[in-house]
Amino acid sequence: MNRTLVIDSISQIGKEVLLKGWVDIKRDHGKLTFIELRDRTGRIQCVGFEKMSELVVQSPIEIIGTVKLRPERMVNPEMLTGTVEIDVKEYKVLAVPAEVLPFDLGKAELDVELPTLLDHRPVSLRHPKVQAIFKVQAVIIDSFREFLKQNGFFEFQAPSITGAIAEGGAEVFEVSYYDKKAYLTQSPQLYKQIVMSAFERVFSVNKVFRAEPSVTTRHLTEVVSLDAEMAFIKSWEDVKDMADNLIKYVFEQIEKQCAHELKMFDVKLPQTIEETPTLSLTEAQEMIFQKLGKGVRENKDLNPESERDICSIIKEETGSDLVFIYGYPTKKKPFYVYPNPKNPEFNEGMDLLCRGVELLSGGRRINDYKQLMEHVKEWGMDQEKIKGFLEAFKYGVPPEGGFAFGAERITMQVLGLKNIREATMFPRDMERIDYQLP
Ligand code: AMO
Repeated sequence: MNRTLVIDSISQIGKEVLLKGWVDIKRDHGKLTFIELRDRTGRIQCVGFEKMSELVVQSPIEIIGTVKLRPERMVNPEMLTGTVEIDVKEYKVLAVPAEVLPFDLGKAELDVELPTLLDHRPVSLRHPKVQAIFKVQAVIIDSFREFLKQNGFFEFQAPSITGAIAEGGAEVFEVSYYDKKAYLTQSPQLYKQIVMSAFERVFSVNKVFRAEPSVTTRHLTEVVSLDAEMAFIKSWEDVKDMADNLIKYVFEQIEKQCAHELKMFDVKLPQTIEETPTLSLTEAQEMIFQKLGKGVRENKDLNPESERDICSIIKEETGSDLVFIYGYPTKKKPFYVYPNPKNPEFNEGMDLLCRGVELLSGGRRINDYKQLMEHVKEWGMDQEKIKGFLEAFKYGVPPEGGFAFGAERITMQVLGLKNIREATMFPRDMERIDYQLP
């Protein structure tokens, strides 16, 4: 007999099926034993005889039984398979758990603190609500790829070990590389620009590494960076529009493919409007001052509080959960960002905020070799270390730009998670590599 997946049982009413999965929940009712069996497609209720009460929760088992329609009043609308149940004829235990679970996986909500949940990742990953997070994340990454391929972008693999610090700053992990010093890549920035200079439109899905100096609810040290770069732009707004259409496509796909997961989290997707509101940094600061009386106009960037403030102002005024902020002080951003020709103190870099958190950075880049070299010198970049990058620009690069989304940030904001660690299977931070560091 071939295996039937849990989700496919719904269409097998009256038939005998072979199911394989884990015993997620067990309830003894005298002569009857109820179990919920979980496989990769979901959970299903199975009704068996008294002997089944010997089953240990989380054991992987095989069941042969008949699919039956549940009586109307027993239908469970919370379950995808809530209209049916399996009348168990026989079962076989495939492995017996060696230890008692560190926490109960049987409830709809996992009732454990985040550190415990992360310390026991192999266990918490079995919980349907935890699995839902990563199903949504997989759709985010897939649809990022799909959208860009549909728009003529070419996927490349960026290196994770580098000799250069692309984004500047001290937030890098040094690795001893034979008898030399190297770094884990902070961003594929320089590589995506090199590849763009040959392939025109490129993207990559890469791990990037940031030695974040503090522990926050939205920073990780290892991040899935969704990067794209495009040549022959008319202005930075072409880049913005591409990013805007991309994130809207991602939301559409989540809506199509993850209705059940969104329901589990009781959340609605971020609201978007046809033209995503776009403000310069100065305009955003002025708005915060005018609406909330907060003196943020002299700041060189939006701090987390200002990010939340501008998002709630925009939400109230336009209904949009997304807002682009552009035009940051040139000196405060990496050397490759394009200064506004009319006012070179500010650049054509941008961020996309969603519900108070930054999802993306990007913008137009300097494509002229001479101007790039001026910035390289002014920013004190080590030319020897970015030789390859500079070479690309020596031989002619058209106006260009790009962006990067953090996959975990999107997941977190879509599902309303309070801590980005929940949106990462194996989060790394100052205090954790799989387990809390001693
Ligand atoms: P930036 O440094 O802003 O830009 O990173 C891009 C996006 O990556 C995510 N992100 C993070 N997520 C979690 N933890 C972190 N420590 C973290 N750091 C970044 C955010 C952020 O918006 N080279 C530019 C991109 C570009 O211009 O193309 C860059 O790396 O969602």
